[in-house]
Amino acid sequence: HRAAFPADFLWGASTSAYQVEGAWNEDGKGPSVVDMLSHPEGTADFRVASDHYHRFEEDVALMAEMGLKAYRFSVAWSRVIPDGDGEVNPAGLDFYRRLIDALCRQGITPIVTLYHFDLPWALEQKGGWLNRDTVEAFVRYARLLLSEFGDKVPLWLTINEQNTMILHPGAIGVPPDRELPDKKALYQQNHHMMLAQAKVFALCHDAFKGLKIGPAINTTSMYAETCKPEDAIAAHNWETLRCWSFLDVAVHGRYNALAWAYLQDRGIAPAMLPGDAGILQQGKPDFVAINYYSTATIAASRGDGNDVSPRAGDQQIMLGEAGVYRPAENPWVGKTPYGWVVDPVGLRLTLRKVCERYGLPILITENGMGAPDKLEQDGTINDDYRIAFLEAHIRQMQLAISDGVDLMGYCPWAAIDVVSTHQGYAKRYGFIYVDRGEDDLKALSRIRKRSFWWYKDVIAKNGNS
Ligand code: BGP
Repeated sequence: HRAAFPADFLWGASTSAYQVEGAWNEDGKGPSVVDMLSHPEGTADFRVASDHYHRFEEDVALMAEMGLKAYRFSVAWSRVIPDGDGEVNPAGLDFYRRLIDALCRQGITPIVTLYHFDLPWALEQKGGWLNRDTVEAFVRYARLLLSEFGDKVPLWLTINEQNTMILHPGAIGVPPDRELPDKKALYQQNHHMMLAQAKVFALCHDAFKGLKIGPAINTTSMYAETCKPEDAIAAHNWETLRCWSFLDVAVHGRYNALAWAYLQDRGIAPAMLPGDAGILQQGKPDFVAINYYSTATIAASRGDGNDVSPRAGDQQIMLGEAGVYRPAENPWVGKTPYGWVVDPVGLRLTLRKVCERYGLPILITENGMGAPDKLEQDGTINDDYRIAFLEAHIRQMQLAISDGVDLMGYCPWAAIDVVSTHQGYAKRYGFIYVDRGEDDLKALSRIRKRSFWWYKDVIAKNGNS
């Protein structure tokens, strides 16, 4: 049978600071690593984005009209502490206070991500996450936000897609004068983020009673290409390395044994200081947030040196690990115009696995379809493909709830069009269209897409079709 969605289900939507706000250097904001990226000629960059910084009141009014129960957004660390670990910028705090107050006035629950890819540039200059001092800078920053906004924000997320930053650093981008860190350095960064996260979980529970906090990992299931046992091992390996190795540290406070053996075998395990194991044990999350877009299909390495291949339609992300696994095609799933696998059933499967593995409530903090939406002559945007995508995922969520999954809410990507990590505004996700005009850099007016009306209806019926 199909269970009904719980009465308090959080129908929401997501954005991140650097992809929506703009105003990259206004009112005392310091630069972040993302501000330093270069962009393809003619595409919008993160410095203007959707200009939400200046138009948040209009945006919140549209969210209220859609009936959103929750809005998941991130705070730009360098807006509130411009150099990451020094002076606090009151104007930065004031922006988020006004945003949070506007949401609360409309009865929309704010869900705040502390850090979504945009490390303050000043910290990056000092070594970024490779520098252990960044751990304490993050804890201080988290304490500031929890104490400023804890009375109005009940749900918090630590770090968005730490696994993407570690496994696919090129997916976020590397400033022109930098090189991608090697794997050993990446896993050391990862370890420091894990320590920072555990400390913030502990801080939140010790000093801010009643608030709930969790990790936000990009989580998905892996299918074996065939029923050949070696393919099953390869799929299991990649699922462990990509998902469970991150969530296990976050939830259980210790490294996954298989992942640790893999890191040691390759000489890329992080250096642990005495006491680190204890720090990881210190804090536990209240829920697990997952970003879910698609599944992948995996075959055993053929040992021919060709395991790594660019993902179809997205040259930025490399899939495959030499000697460990290779990506394969799945004839049973569809693809978005950007080549991302469309697999709603995979969401149900992933929710079941996360539920069984961790026994915690789950919040979906991202899911969505990037497509080149068309603004018609009559001013409409008919994104039926997005409606079909989201509808199919919602039905699978409902089945997962029937399966026994404790699902808290659904915050699709994105509340409003935002800058895509690499395709500017060519690739859009929002319920609300941001008109950047023909030269991609003007107008910025907001237009409700067909999916806006559809989602409003879904929420009004609490997801029951
Ligand atoms: C997730 C990120 C988001 C967002 C989304 C869509 O990994 O957390 O920030 O960018 O992916 O990705 P893209 O813009 O590359 O299509």
